[in-house]
Amino acid sequence: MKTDWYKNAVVYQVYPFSFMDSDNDGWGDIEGIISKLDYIRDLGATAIWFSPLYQSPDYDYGYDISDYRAIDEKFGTMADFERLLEECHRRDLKVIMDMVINHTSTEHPWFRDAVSSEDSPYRDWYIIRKGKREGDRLLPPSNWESTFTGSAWERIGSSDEFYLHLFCREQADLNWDNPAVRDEIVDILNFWLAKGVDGFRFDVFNMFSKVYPIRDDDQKDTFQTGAQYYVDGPHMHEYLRELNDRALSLYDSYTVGESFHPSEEDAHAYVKKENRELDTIFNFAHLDADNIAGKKFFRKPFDLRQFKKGLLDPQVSYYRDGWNTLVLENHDNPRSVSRFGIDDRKYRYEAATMLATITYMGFGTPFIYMGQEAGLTNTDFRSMDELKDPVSHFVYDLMKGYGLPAKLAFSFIKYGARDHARVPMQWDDSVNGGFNKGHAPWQCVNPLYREINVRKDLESDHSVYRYYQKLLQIKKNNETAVYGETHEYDHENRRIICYSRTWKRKKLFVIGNFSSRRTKYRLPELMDIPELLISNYDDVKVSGLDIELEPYQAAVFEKK
Ligand code: TEU
Repeated sequence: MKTDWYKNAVVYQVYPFSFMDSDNDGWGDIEGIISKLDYIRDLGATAIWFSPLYQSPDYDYGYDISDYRAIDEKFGTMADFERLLEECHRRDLKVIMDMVINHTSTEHPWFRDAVSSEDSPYRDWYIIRKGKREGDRLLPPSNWESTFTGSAWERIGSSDEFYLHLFCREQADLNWDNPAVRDEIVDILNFWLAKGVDGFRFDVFNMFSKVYPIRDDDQKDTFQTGAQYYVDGPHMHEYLRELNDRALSLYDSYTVGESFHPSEEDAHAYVKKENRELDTIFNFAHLDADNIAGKKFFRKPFDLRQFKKGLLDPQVSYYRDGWNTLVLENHDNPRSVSRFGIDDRKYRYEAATMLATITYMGFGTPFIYMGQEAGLTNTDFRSMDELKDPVSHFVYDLMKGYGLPAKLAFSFIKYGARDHARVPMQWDDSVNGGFNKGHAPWQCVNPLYREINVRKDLESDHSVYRYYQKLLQIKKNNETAVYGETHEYDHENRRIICYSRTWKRKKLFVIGNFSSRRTKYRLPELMDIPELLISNYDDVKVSGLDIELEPYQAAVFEKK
């Protein structure tokens, strides 16, 4: 029987490489995670999403899986995982597994077999096509681009065939149109569900279904060349329903899909309850409000209206027949207090708590990325050597290839790098920020750990973590915060975000000053005699409907 437990859940994301290294080998591990479960529960989280823990050669740090039923030995053993699951459940924390099933590692036995001979039974598990001959040149089967730069096709040895990879060349796309592939995926999902996990996060799920026959993208006007043939493909809805019928709905599970630039219409269909596809998806449109055309390395001045639209539109459109998620950070994005035009030294506490308030008081299930709850900031990387994410290097090389000076290219990379989220957690001011006992971590630490760390935050009068605790209590227990309908005010305002949530006779007003300037604002008419539920400043200056907000001040009022 499916319940709707996810509706008042709060999900905390752990990126296992960088959370806690218990055996001091430089890699985070399961034992380390177990030692911090109380910290996660005490924050107010009710579920944990684990970025991939499976066996992987780590070309894309776990997002290239070589065995879907094995735990990677650097993290621990299957027995360790089972203990983790038990320890989570003992604390009433649900467990959400990452499922990277658009592609497998090229070291997966299926792929190895597939490319070993043309008669391999696994040949049709992947997308393998002959290249195009042009004179004595052999071109890829189509002009499709990989999300991670370059052609999406890689030649198989010296043959005239290529396989498709929409991400790294070590991540080969599966052929979802082959029923044997779907049978296997169903089996994998049931394997983990039977073990007791409570749900999944599907990696780039809306790329599962491709348009055949493979052809060139002549328009080239889509987000990336070829995208119109592999985003929201023709069988997407059918395949999701199949996974639901044959696996997800057999348990009290929850699934969130990570969408890649979906159309509005498809996005809505994925989460429509009656469609029986996914419970929720992630929408990231608001996180593009400080970059050019969704390209995260290219900075533009922060546009609050774009942010508001991205954050609030899905809340309105999924309200009647679906559910939503609320995201500020994850392992693919820089730290939220270090972007959106925020001075993360001067206003770290104020901005971190304002961002949390205006994001998580919306309609949807909150997702919190590890470290966000302590207001961790970006890292001042000194050179490309300090960046481990292959994408940072691909894009850097591409920029240099276009003739950009190295220094300028590096500054672009530093702006959008996923590495900011992947440096070790900053637990305290001991060596390596308390991530381990001194062994060089796989990814350099943020030197700021001496000043900015969890312990210091907890000891401070201005603790981001303690503010999160209070905010999440409201989010989980106040019915209006969970079920209320979102209505935005004053969309055009470039400094203030203001919206209400309405449920039965009650109303919440959420207001935030998204600027470093003191700002006067006239509250919506309806809001007479409200009660203040929470603010990140001790004092809230309201008189009648007039409010004066301090830099990055946020407040939530309730009208009964
Ligand atoms: O990410 C999908 C994705 O396309 C982006 O978030 C991507 O990371 C970004 O555009 C690059 O700058 C998912 C995972 O979250 C990511 O970590 C994986 O690398 C990717 O899929 C491939 O599995």
